[in-house]
Amino acid sequence: PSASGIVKPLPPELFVEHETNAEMRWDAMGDVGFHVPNDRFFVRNHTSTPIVDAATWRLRLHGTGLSAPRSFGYEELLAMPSVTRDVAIECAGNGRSLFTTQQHQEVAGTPWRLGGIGVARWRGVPLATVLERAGITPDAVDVMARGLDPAYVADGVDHGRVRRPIPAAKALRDVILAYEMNDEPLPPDHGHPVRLVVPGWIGLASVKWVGDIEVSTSPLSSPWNTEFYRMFGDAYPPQGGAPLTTQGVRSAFELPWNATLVAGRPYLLRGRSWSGNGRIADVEVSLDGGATWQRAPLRGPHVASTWTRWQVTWKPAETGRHFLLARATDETGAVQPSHTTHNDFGYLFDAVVRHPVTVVSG
Ligand code: MTE
Ligand code: MO
Repeated sequence: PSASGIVKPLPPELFVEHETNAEMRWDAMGDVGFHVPNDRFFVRNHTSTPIVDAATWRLRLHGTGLSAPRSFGYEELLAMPSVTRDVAIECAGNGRSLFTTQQHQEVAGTPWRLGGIGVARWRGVPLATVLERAGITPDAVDVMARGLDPAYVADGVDHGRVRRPIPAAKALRDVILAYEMNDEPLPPDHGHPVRLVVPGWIGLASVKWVGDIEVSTSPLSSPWNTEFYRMFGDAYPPQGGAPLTTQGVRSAFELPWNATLVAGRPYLLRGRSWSGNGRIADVEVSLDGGATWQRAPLRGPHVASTWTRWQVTWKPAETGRHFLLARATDETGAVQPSHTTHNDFGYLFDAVVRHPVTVVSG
């Protein structure tokens, strides 16, 4: 593994490394189709990628919410009826650095630009299937998966292994215990042998390298739903807002930050928009810093819990610095705002991004 504890190579033209994490570069997305290939997918690790041997690995299910606690091996999971689904995984902190660069606010945490997201085709067993085989009881309220990666220690505090409860209703609805990513066995960095894939929810819910799952008839908690991954700050109660669940609406251009364009030349500007709450309904683009807007035609697959690609053409006339803006609306009617309310950890930045470009004479 590299110094970051990530196993796969991270070429600097494709990734920006942030300590234990690596985000993909949007300016390198031009040749990436709907699915992000495994070697291009962002990695968000609290500590480092563990190497887990699928042959000896077992998934242990335990807790008061099960009438038949039991464990499963890798081959047993592979033999169960599977589902395959395209789902985006996105970090709750994606876009965090924009609180600072665009809103001039201080936030703590990994300074992601917009590359803490990717869409892949996941195959695995519905979490509901294994929960039912372990006899999940009707009064179960929370389901908490725990990773096999090293314990997370920050500022001298040992928080234990990454774990975070999700409501039983969500766990039974559409969560996948995934063992394949884009038709290959899960790579080590993305959770080999098995991870959760929780559609629409913050990436943290999609626990990697799952070793055990606790199912409880009373609410469960961990530092990841008490101290982290809820809103703290002036606009929120002292104990924080509710634990974060779904992602908001966001958009990005597949262009370098501060791209240089030549006046008088036609450009095809491409981008993608996504939402944790359903399909993208509409994308508008402004090429003049927000003064006028045009609808961007959508292209390719258009499904919930993924992203939708769009494109506009532009022949810049005037030289100088310009801002390109994209504003998406999802099927619930949620529109990207012009400003995101500040929170101390910089979660869920969903404001319209002002993407700077410089136009030079030809
Ligand atoms: N699972 C474990 N066990 N440990 C982790 O550090 N990081 C979470 C989640 N699952 C994490 C984890 C976070 S915060 C995100 S955003 C996603 O994994 C990132 O998934 P990826 O690395 O496959 O892109
Ligand atoms: Mo995350």
